[in-house]
Amino acid sequence: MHHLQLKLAALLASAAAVSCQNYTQLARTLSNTAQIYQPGSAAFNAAVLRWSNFSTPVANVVVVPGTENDVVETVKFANEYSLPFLATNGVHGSITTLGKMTSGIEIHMSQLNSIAVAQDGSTATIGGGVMSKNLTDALWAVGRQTAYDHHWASTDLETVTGTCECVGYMGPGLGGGHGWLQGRYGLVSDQYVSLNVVLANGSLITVDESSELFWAMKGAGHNFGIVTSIISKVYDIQYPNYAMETLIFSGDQVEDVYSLANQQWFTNASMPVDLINWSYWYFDPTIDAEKPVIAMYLIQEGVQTVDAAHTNPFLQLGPIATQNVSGTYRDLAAWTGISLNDTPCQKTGNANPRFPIYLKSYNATAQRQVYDLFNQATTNASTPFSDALFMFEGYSQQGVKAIGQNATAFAYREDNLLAAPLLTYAPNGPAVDAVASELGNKIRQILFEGSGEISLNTYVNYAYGDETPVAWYGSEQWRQNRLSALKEDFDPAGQFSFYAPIM
Ligand SMILES: Cc1cc2nc3c(=O)[nH]c(=O)nc-3n(C[C@H](O)[C@H](O)[C@H](O)COP(=O)(O)OP(=O)(O)OC[C@H]3O[C@@H](n4cnc5c(N)ncnc54)[C@H](O)[C@@H]3O)c2cc1C
Ligand SMILES: *[C@@H]1O[C@H](CO)[C@@H](O)[C@H](O)[C@H]1NC(C)=O
Ligand SMILES: *[C@@H]1O[C@H](CO)[C@@H](O)[C@H](O)[C@H]1NC(C)=O
Ligand SMILES: *[C@@H]1O[C@H](CO)[C@@H](O)[C@H](O)[C@H]1NC(C)=O
Ligand SMILES: *[C@@H]1O[C@H](CO)[C@@H](O)[C@H](O)[C@H]1NC(C)=O
Ligand SMILES: *[C@@H]1O[C@H](CO)[C@@H](O)[C@H](O)[C@H]1NC(C)=O
Ligand SMILES: *[C@@H]1O[C@H](CO)[C@@H](O)[C@H](O)[C@H]1NC(C)=O
Ligand SMILES: *[C@@H]1O[C@H](CO)[C@@H](O)[C@H](O)[C@H]1NC(C)=O
Ligand SMILES: *[C@@H]1O[C@H](CO)[C@@H](O)[C@H](O)[C@H]1NC(C)=O
Ligand SMILES: *[C@@H]1O[C@H](CO)[C@@H](O)[C@H](O)[C@H]1NC(C)=O
Ligand SMILES: *[C@H]1O[C@H](CO)[C@@H](O)[C@H](O)[C@H]1NC(C)=O
Repeated sequence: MHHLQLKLAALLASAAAVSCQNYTQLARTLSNTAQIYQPGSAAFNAAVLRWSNFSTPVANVVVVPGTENDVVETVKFANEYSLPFLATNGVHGSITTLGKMTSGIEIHMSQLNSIAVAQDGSTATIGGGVMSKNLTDALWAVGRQTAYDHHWASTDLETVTGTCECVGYMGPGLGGGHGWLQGRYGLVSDQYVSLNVVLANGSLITVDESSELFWAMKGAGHNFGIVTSIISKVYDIQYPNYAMETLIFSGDQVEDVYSLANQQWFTNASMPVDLINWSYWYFDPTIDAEKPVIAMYLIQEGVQTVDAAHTNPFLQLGPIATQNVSGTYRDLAAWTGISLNDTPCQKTGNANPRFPIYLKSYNATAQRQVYDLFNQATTNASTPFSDALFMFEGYSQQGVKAIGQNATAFAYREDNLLAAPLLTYAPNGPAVDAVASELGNKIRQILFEGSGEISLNTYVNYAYGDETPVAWYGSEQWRQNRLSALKEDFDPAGQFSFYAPIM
């Protein structure tokens, strides 16, 4: 009887239109710094603009909470009217499942941007709307800022964040979170001490190692709640200085380059802890008018120039061009083209799908096969994909592997490389979307077949959207069971199922 009444109430509520008066009523429950943006306003338009203009979520109203409790009130309001809702922050999420949100409330986290370092300098409390660069900058200024009136923090601090300056701090971590410092400390989410989370029913709870949800928040967190703030471990800066050597190779050398990379880092030994090694493929007719180049970034911490032991074997392959830079940790984003000023931080109106796969090592044969496809796709006359970028990210892994394989919902600690073509294109109807999807999946399938793995491992935060929960969260049955059981307990109606849903 009671159940039936509840159901009936929900049905009636969803049938009733939500009026301006109702939002006025919501506004009364919010703090005085909260904002509500209605469609048609410039603020609304700015808030809903996204990095990838493909399969985007649609909102009828944007709420910008001023306090953690404002998130609670907004979720309760949404529930009262049976409205879908979605937290947004850095707006770099691009998985196609986001497009399943076709109406409702966008909860824009940008005002929850406080950062407070604990007295002992070992943790920081970080708002759920903080951006990566803001956190790094704040921690790097702690020593200088507080030296006058505190004696506890005489040194600057650091922690693991995503690498791109304009991406949210929480978004990456909830899916695991890769960053420059993961070789030292582990993933972004491995630093979590506790999280304040607003659940689907509007309850605000603190999740820490005593909660069953803690495991799930570290890899599958987007499925369970809105994080209003978090306590993370932070560290005294160990190696402020970095150097990078860029080696540009011709596409003719794809087998040589990746065979050598395997020999150096994945056959005999693992990546040295102080080395990060990325490569990008892209078509730049000013360097090679015919085909995409291979740009290898060799990044080393704590040095003025990258050790010759690392660079010499690659120099002997005869790169087309090389360049050396030195500076600090905070220069890395600009060196690798992901700082605030670079294209990945602009909203260009392009669709930006990626097709990620984790790998243990390179397969030179498969690298050649995908290079040839990528070459055709970027250089064909009238191709929409001439600006595509193929990324191979090889972070050091010691900190990631030091943590138990089963310890968190992030399932892929054993993999060493994250490969993903980013098929940037101007949206032009479903036909080109289909070509992108087919091409991206074809490339990924080749890498998968060359890997000898039996199931597809993908990074949920780069995922295209047509993968399965098995690919996002791990093929072991116990992982799927554990996540499904938690989802059933904490989000039975699937209100947090717009981003790589568990079910
Ligand atoms: C250029 C670029 C660089 C990237 N670099 C990295 C990198 O270095 N390391 C890495 O691991 N990943 C990286 N990513 C992937 C990144 O992890 C995802 O794109 C992530 O979803 C972005 O989070 P956001 O806040 O910017 O995006 P949004 O689209 O705002 O959010 C993404 C998802 O996270 C949820 N979310 C955001 N904030 C909260 C919160 N406080 N509580 C609960 N849910 C929340 C949203 O609801 C949404 O489902 C990169 C992506 C791009 C496009
Ligand atoms: C929503 O607003 C309308 C008036 O526009 C009002 O009649 C209705 O009662 C409000 N709903 C709730 C649940 O307060
Ligand atoms: C975050 O960083 C950006 C860019 O550096 C800056 O404009 C903004 O004021 C910062 N926000 C906060 C809250 O510090
Ligand atoms: C790795 O092993 C191969 C073959 O065993 C050898 O030729 C190569 O020199 C080794 N590389 C390093 C860096 O030790
Ligand atoms: C970069 O430094 C290496 C030594 O580490 C040197 O061999 C190479 O010539 C330098 N390249 C440039 C462009 O300066
Ligand atoms: C997004 O793409 C559509 C076409 O699918 C286009 O009409 C729209 O202008 C684009 N949005 C932006 C912000 O460029
Ligand atoms: C590029 O062009 C070639 C030949 O013109 C064609 O075979 C191929 O399918 C095209 N590839 C892509 C990805 O468009
Ligand atoms: C992870 O858990 C599974 C299932 O319980 C178990 O078989 C496996 O040995 C565990 N692995 C590690 C490294 O603990
Ligand atoms: C590399 O990929 C090719 C093509 O898929 C495959 O035939 C080969 O077995 C792979 N090599 C290894 C060592 O896995
Ligand atoms: C909200 O959901 C949580 C998790 O299922 C539950 O423990 C809690 O009692 C619920 N709160 C309310 C007010 O229903
Ligand atoms: C280092 O490892 C990466 C993995 O991302 C690989 O692409 C590259 O070939 C290696 N490069 C150098 C210069 O060591």
